[in-house]
Amino acid sequence: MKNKLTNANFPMDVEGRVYHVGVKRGETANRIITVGDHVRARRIAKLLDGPEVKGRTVFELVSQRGFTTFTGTYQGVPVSIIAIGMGTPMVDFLLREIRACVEGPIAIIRFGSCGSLNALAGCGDMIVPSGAYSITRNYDHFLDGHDTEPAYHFSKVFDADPTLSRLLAASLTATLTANTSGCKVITGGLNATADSFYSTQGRSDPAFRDDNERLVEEILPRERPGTDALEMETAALFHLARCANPKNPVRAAATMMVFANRVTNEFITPEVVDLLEPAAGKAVLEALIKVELEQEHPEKGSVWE
Ligand code: R1P
Repeated sequence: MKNKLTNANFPMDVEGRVYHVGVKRGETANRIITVGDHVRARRIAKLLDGPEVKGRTVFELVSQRGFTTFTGTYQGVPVSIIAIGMGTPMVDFLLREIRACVEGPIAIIRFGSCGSLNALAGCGDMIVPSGAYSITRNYDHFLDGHDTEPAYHFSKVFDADPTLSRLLAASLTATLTANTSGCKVITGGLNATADSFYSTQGRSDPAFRDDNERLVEEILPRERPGTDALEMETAALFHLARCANPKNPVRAAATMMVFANRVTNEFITPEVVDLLEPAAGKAVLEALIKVELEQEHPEKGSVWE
């Protein structure tokens, strides 16, 4: 039997929980880090304040649809870390459902991994893009008689929040210089968000017709020069943040760890990931708590109280 909607404006169950992320009011903060991988989320959650700070414990919820939420405080400031899995539909679920559970402005940073299209952004470097666009597969191209249409569509660029991005780049530079050797922070370029790990990222797969042989090496640099990163979520985040009701703004920024360099075909090692993830996670938390959020409304009965 379907749960009755308790909120006329947004689908929630009888407890006031949103259907996919699974949280209710008071279980997520206005400041959010979103990642793909729940192991990464747990690593960052370990950096949150523990019992030594006012006896704090970190709230954790794994939803039936695979979203993992951690909420607590970092240096006394409420934050949530939410693992969403992969792809733009998950970003849509996340941002709309969290918006429905949080009063006031939201600051959100995606902390992901990516393939690098910039020979100078090597494995273990961090990219902070100034904007992101989507690359989507044009289904129609694959119908008989339509192959003169482009097989892939490039959206226009959606900007990152400049203040949050500046804080993020500064924090990453400071933290990574101190904790990891030789890791660079690359700023000012673009991020491409693909709707497939395979066809839309130019990977060849003889099992399917993809018509993507020239996509990454030739078409992408011509369509969107200055692209540093290729991943699967950020453009959806920047786009939806731009579409947020200005009375309740969403400030969004992103940083990606380079896991593969698509120019040099170099891959990151697990040892570097083990070193980089917690260090970069700390830097992301520090940027997130610094950004000013006008009219932040601490929820009564919140899990961090
Ligand atoms: C693909 O392997 C996944 O890794 C990247 C891509 O965007 C995609 O989600 O990001 P995450 O490491 O954050 O999941």
